[in-house]
Amino acid sequence: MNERRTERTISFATSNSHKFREVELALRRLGVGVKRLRGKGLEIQSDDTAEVARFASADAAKKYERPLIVEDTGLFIDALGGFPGPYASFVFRSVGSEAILRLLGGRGEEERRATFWSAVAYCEPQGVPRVFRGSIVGAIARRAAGRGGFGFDPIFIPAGDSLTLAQLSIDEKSRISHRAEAATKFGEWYVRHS
Ligand code: ITT
Repeated sequence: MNERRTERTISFATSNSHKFREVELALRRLGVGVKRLRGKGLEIQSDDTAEVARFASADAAKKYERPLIVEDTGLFIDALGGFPGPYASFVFRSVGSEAILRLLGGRGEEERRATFWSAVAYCEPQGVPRVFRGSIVGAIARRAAGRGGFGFDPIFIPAGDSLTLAQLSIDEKSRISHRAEAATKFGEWYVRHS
């Protein structure tokens, strides 16, 4: 898709610079510029990333007194009953990717299936949040590979691919990722409604 001139902007509240860059690249393709707010909204505990993003966006929009987006991601591994799901951040910080590889042990391809789910929530101060979802299906690699990206990128191989997300450039990841899909859905709506 051709890049369009940036005509609109939106604030994105996130503590994560990788997320910011991916969303910035995805929205730039729709002509939407992104301004970073380094704090984020309050994160509730829920099995559903959309609920987490919904609540956080309403909280952040009140705090920053402006319309904004927040994004929440979960990694759901089929053979582990959806673990770590929305607790991916805590699991990554506490035991990291290696623990996931150990948990899966020598399981075969079918049993390594996993999905990243992303929810981008838009909210105006005093408004009702609107949520856009995206996903990417793939498999947990047998070993970590690649230096790009962040979090579980070195152990996630998108379906139909042979490289991990960490082996892709950020430009490539920002075209195919769960977050890119959710951000693009938001951007298409935003362009129509702002
Ligand atoms: P926010 O400030 O935006 O909330 P965060 O890093 O806390 O940033 P999340 O809770 O949404 O974000 O992300 C949970 C964790 O899941 C994150 O710390 C990574 O370890 C992992 N993760 C999220 N998105 C990922 C991606 O695109 N690739 C690999 N791992 C990802």
